[in-house]
Amino acid sequence: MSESITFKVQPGGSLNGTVRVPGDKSMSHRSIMLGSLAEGVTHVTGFLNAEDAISTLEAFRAMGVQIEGPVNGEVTIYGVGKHGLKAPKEPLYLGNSGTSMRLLSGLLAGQDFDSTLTGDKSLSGRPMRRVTQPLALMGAKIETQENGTAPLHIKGTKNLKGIDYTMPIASAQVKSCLLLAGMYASGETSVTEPAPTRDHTERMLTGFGYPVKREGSKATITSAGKLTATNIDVPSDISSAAFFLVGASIAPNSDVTLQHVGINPTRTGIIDILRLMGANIEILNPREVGGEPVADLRVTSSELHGIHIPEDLVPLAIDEFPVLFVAASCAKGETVLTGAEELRVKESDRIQVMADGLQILGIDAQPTKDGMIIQGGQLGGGEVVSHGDHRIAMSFSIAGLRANAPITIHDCANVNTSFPEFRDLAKQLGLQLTSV
Ligand code: SPQ
Repeated sequence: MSESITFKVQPGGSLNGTVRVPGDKSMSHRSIMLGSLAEGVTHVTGFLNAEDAISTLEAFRAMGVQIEGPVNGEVTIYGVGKHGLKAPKEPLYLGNSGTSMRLLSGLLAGQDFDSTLTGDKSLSGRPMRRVTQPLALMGAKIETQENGTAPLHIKGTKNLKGIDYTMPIASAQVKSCLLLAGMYASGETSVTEPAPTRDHTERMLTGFGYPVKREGSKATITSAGKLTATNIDVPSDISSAAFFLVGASIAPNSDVTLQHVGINPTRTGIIDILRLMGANIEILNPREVGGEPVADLRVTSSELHGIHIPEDLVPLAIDEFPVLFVAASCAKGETVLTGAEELRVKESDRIQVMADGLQILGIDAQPTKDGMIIQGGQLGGGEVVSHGDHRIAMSFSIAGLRANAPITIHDCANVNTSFPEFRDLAKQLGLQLTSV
């Protein structure tokens, strides 16, 4: 994490214009992982040049993969093949990135070398047993701290065996971790999810020519396959677009078009939830790019109303709840979220941290064990803390559009983990944001 950064937002205003937000974080991670394991040279465009994706990129460089870029979103990966990674000389430092750590733990469990994964304070506090326990059932040897957190010490083994695993939580990271381990295991590795989660790993494996069987909620992989280099066009990240989908919905006289956004159905919960609240969002020019659906999204101001968020939409919008809580604060009536306890183990406890901040801004926001109850009202000004969580920092910035006094947001440096251009694009669209 770089130096401390504070955002200050002047109240009011509207958002107008057309922008392209940066590349999808989940797909950027996976493009490096699979491109590195492929045979041949993979070209990636639209790659997210932000700290989390760079953590993954640097980890593969440290394991002997030659990677050029990113330059203007372009990355060239000289794949070393499924068995071509080399032992890293030092622990792999993965910064703030849960995706890097959880996916790599599966991939590295089946290598013929040992490795250690470390991260920053936030990542070192996040639960890793969700991956180390099923990996242990496969025969992996991973040591965690006593409470199941990083650093992870992985003793590589050639003796992983496939398992048929039903995940207790809906997690794309756990699913992806086990599928990557399954590429090195004997027999079949199957993962069943309790609810649909983002399926970029499955889609991208298919794009690289690696067989993955998908039957309903179950994905199955074996070690019988190879990855063949390909070209990947990473669309814009709907999780970054979400800030402007909410911003333009809540700010009067707004009209924003977000270009080339990934609208994979496992990621579009934000659009469905906002529409249920009364938002005006048009999906324009839908198309398919490299096996992923993409569209331009046009959003204009609307009068939002509170809803009880359907629980089946929760995993499909899991990273968008901080900004959805801002939308709920500006909506007429009550919004209730349940079934979202996972929010408590993200980069911060996103239920508690958002409830605390919204209360400081004068909103009746009551945290519950697995969600929040918010009464729409008038946002005021004040000083809030993001607790180093990028999505919290950006969400409170968007709240400024409907506040009646300035909002100061502390601890915003980690916006660079997923969306370094946020300040510039938000200002370009009309948010009165300064940073010190
Ligand atoms: O990578 P990290 O830190 O876990 O990032 C987050 C985020 O908000 O950017 C979660 F805090 O996104 C996860 C997401 O919540 C990215 C992800 C993926 O790429 O597979 C899956 C989701 O996590 P999970 O735990 O539900 O599998």
